[in-house]
Amino acid sequence: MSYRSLFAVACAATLIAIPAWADGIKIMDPYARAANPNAKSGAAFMMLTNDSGQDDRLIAARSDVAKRVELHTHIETGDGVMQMTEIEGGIVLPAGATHHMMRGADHVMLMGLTGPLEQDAEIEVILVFERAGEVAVTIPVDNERKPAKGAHGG
Ligand SMILES: [Cu+2]
Repeated sequence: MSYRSLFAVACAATLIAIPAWADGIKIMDPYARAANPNAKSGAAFMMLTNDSGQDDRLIAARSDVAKRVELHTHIETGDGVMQMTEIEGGIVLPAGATHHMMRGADHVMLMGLTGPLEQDAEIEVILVFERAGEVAVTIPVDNERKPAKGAHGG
């Protein structure tokens, strides 16, 4: 086998391998909300399941509805006060794992909303994964949604 045909085989194998993990990320029960109609920021929550068979990581997100989109989590500052902070290095999603992004925990922060998040409207958010690449998610706005049981709210 010549060098050229070996190269062709390697390329073909790579192409076949892509779909196996490209759509292996499942997103369930997404919703977005803002604290009030005049809020400058909002947040999106969802459940991520990695069915790709390979470890992945959510590294970024973006959306046209906000000037800046960050991956946030809440940390306790020590005196019982919860503070939001950007997640360094993104959200690790091991193969087979489910990660629940919820109120009082990890969330997609929408900073500098370009307009109010109207109840029942749908927004589009692009999630950027290290392996799976960009995954577009249509997220319904649900300002009336109560925090999940056990969540700290806010
Ligand atoms: Cu936040």
